[in-house]
Amino acid sequence: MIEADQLTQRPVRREPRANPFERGAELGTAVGDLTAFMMTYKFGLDEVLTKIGILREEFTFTHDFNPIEHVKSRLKSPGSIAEKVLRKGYGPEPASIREHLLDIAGVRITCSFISDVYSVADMLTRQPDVKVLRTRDYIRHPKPNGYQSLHLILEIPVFLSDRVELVPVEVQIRTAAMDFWAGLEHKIHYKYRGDIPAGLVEELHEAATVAGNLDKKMERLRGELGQH
Ligand code: 0O2
Repeated sequence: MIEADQLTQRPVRREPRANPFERGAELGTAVGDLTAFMMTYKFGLDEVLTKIGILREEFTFTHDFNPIEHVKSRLKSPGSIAEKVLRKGYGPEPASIREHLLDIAGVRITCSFISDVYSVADMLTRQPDVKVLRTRDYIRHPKPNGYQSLHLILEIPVFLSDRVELVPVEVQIRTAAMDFWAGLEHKIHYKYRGDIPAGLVEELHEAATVAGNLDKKMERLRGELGQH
């Protein structure tokens, strides 16, 4: 379409606008692809949550204590997936995201005691349909900032109508004290956009040591109860 420029009265060439129905169809396809992509992660998450729920209930019925205090889960948002893909320099195509981002589905389990963290990890990883893709033990080897948690990447089969998908799910297991610390550190990290003042880094490290000592003391005191 050619129109006259209002100031110069010279003809202006404009590209024809995309047909709104075509743009709608393209958007519909993109949304459909994203939904299908996220769906299997949601099902993987559901499978792991069912396993954790069963363990939790079993303990409620048959024991006088429960190693699982709290369970939280989340699917990474498309925005966070894009941010991590860019930050890590991975290809943006779905196959690359599937291969490299193993924490799209994530569960966080909070326990009262360190020994419970390892018991819960054992109960999950010895199930025959669970494959352990990766273990990062930040409790035995805390991060330099003091972060402690046990991270497992579990691969779970999801039975769909026409195929079986093997879905990675990240399971973070830690004590309440480690979780308290990580929650605050995350907020501080976010506030300072990763550039935390040196004094605060030191204080956070000290707080992590205090939390670690509390965990050790609680574990010793628990020995008095003979709950293992
Ligand atoms: P969000 O919002 O929690 O999902 P990878 O590419 O997976 O090998 P990554 O992501 O560094 O590399 O793996 P790692 O070390 O196992 O950590 C993954 C997750 O652990 C993070 O997810 C955090 O949830 C948590 N985490 C790791 N280090 C720290 C830390 O120092 N402080 C706190 N508060 N949490 C930590 P995301 O993707 O960063 O974010």
